[in-house]
Amino acid sequence: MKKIVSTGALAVLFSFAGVTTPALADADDIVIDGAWARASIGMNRPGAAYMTIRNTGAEPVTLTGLSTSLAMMPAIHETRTSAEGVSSMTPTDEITIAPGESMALEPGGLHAMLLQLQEPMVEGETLPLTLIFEDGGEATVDVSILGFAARRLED
Ligand SMILES: [Cu+2]
Repeated sequence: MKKIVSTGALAVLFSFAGVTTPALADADDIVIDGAWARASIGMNRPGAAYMTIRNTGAEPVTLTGLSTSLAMMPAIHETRTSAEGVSSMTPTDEITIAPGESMALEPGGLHAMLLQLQEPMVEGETLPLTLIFEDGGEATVDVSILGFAARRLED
């Protein structure tokens, strides 16, 4: 199990005071499973992180951004492969996850691109990645850094 840290404390504070804050409560409904990344070779090439994001709440949630101390420009990307077998990546501004649904970030599809690495991604270490949602809620996950050739998180 990966540790999930969210801004839930703030929402709890507000609900304790009797004020409903549906906006910020959304991130509490997010469960992130199996976050992993490949070790980087130095810092010249960008890294990528993968995970499953689950919306356990009753409202849709929209992921709009990423933040990490490890990379200057983290971004949501999608890899598409054409009928001719040519792969290309395009930035994706937002991902909306319906209630009860999950979204997989995986090699060959959506991924968290870590552009402009500030330090190498070292196998066996973890990197903190914060997911930022449209309503201002955030969820931070520790991403396990696997070997250079990893294709998926080991069970
Ligand atoms: Cu990418």
